[in-house]
Amino acid sequence: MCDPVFPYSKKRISTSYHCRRVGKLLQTNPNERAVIYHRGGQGAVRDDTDVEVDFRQESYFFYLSGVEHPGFHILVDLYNDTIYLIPPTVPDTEILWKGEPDTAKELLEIYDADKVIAEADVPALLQVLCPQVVYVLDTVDTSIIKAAGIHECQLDKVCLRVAMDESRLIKFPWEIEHIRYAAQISSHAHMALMQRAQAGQPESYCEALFRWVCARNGMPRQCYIPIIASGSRAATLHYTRNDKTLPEGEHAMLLVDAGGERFCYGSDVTRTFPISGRFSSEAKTIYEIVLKMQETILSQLKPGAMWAGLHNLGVYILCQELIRIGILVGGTHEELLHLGLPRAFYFHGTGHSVGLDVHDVGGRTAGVLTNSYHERKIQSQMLISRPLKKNMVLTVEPGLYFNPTSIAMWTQKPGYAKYFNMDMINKYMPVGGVRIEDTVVLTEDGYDNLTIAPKTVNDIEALMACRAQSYMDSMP
Ligand SMILES: [Mn+2]
Repeated sequence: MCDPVFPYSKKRISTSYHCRRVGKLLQTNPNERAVIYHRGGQGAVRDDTDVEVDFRQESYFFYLSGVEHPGFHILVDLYNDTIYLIPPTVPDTEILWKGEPDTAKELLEIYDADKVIAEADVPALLQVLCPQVVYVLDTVDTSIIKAAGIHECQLDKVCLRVAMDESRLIKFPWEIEHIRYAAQISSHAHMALMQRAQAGQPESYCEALFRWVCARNGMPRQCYIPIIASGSRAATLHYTRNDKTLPEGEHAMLLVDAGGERFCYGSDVTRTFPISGRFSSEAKTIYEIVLKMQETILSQLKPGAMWAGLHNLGVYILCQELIRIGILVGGTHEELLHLGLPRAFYFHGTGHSVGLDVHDVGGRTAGVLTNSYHERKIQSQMLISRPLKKNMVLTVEPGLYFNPTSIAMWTQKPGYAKYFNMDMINKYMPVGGVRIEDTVVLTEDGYDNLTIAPKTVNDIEALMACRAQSYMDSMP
């Protein structure tokens, strides 16, 4: 089957294709006057002040509209195939503070909508469209359409989320290109840290440098709070305080899990490297186990593969390796695997969908594709529970952690202590933890790695050997 050809668009993002695909997935009766209504995020202020909080668009709204600013609405007339963008009503007093809003003409040049109408004209529009059903998210504020005469019984609050999740799971070419850009610039930011991180620096310095590399390349916003976990903190999965100092020590590692965001499209990349620039023997052993897990999973990654199977493959290798280096003892590989013991050192999933959110929607077993209009049902499962498909964007992120809380939980279980060799665990404990995470896109017969930061021991050490002295290092 040929790939669909999408005409070149001058719009920043061809969101009309997103609207149409969602409309198609809703499987509306062609004779039914159906519309989608959605409202974007609204600006907020800090508690009890007039200080604005940084605004980030709600992802479903961005998917339909491409608008990054607060206060907008969208109405997609599925019956007549027309997209209406509705900007917020801006009082003159606000213009004094915030400047002139974009005109309707300007909005149509930037965004992929057919018409722009004022909030005040929504009642008149809805009278003309006279929709029999209005698809909305169950969480959306519908006050403006209710004030315009839409009754609760006309609202369908179930199907839109299912259709949007399904649509967002498989990326359009322009979505992949934005994610590719985000992942590549993020890779450069990771490389900048490899070249500049040093013992004695605050973790916050590394965070600032990561954000700076992203921002100077058009990504002022991060997809999530960067995780800058040095030393023992590398064993904490979502350590985001970033308020300690990079430690000295031959085994000390820095785990950086961070990705910039471009037009709300994110990336998710983790690199772990020795703060000294050279892997200790223990650090190298742990690192190469994680790399072997990742490379093996990647070698099997293609359309048709089941995500759970790939995760189990990673755990299988981990179990083998933990036995090899003497950490797990007292049983055969099968027995130790069956007891779930590798989970003491690897307590998260192997990956997730990435898109407008770092842990993106989709990957749920949605009913839209398989069930008839009247039999739709939602079965939410965060992990992808069906064969992988081309143009899904995923992370592959195995890890191995020496987390004292996790190890204590497992060794304190009655009868379990005998499987753990504490001498060997203590030997590797100073390594903290290792995670290697790439953002990849599924292709026809494999995958395309959107992440370009080095990850072999040799490549990381080679890059770190030419530590850069930039003008930033002399800045206050
Ligand atoms: Mn991730």
